[in-house]
Amino acid sequence: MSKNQYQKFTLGDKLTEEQIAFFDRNGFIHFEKFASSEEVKQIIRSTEDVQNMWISNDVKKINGVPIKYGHDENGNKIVHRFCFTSQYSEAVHRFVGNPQLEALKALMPDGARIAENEKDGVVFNHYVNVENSNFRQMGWHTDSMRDVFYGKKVLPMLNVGLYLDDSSADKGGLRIIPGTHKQNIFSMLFKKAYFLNNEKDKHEMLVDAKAGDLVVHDGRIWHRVAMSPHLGEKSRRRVMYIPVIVGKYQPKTDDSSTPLYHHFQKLVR
Ligand SMILES: O=C(O)CCC(=O)C(=O)O
Ligand SMILES: [Fe+2]
Repeated sequence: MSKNQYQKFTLGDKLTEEQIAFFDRNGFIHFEKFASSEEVKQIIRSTEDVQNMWISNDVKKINGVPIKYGHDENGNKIVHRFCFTSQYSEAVHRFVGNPQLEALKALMPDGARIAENEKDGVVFNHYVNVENSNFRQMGWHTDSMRDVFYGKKVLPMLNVGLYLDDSSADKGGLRIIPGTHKQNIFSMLFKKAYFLNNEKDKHEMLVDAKAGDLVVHDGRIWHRVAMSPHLGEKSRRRVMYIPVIVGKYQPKTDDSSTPLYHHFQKLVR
């Protein structure tokens, strides 16, 4: 697989053997043109409504998970990181219920489920590079590290990303190190300094996606989001993540405490 050139697929009712083998080997898989532009527009519009509601009600946390706020290029307050999004947005909830997503469970052990009200639920990230932005990049990490923070065994998990904007190197973009989902626990913990390290890695690969594409990654894979070389609108990057998990059902409620993991996430800027 040459650098930044990888095979892209189309998601049908069932994963093909080739798709399963690609995911198993690389720890990620990219499906083009999954959502229509109308669906993408509806989701964006709906998260803007949620954003306005959270801002006017001064909502700080959902189920113990902090909402990350910031400012856009016009100085308006925005939500950079939404959590449990599908509980507030009908359009997102509908998308998450799309039966076609069920096919992805072939990448997981039996009994896997979409976690709408566990962990951080459906996360929606909105990056924009402005001066003093605190959400224009994200340092190296694995998502499975959260399990370690929760004091749990690392169980298989998928993060299913839906792109709402085109995202290539001009947006900074998602960089992943293919194959690192097969590393041992020591590498998962210590290969890189969690969130503090934003350095390019010689094995990293850019996920070059268009709005509507679906990119699935294994929770154990190392990844980061690079900073856009542009400011303002040209740097805008919105992507939504749907977690697919296994293990004991552990729904969050208003009374849930803030996971230790989120104190770590403050390092993201
Ligand atoms: O924005 C992205 O594409 C990745 C975000 C991410 O890695 C995360 O929220 O854990
Ligand atoms: Fe991540």
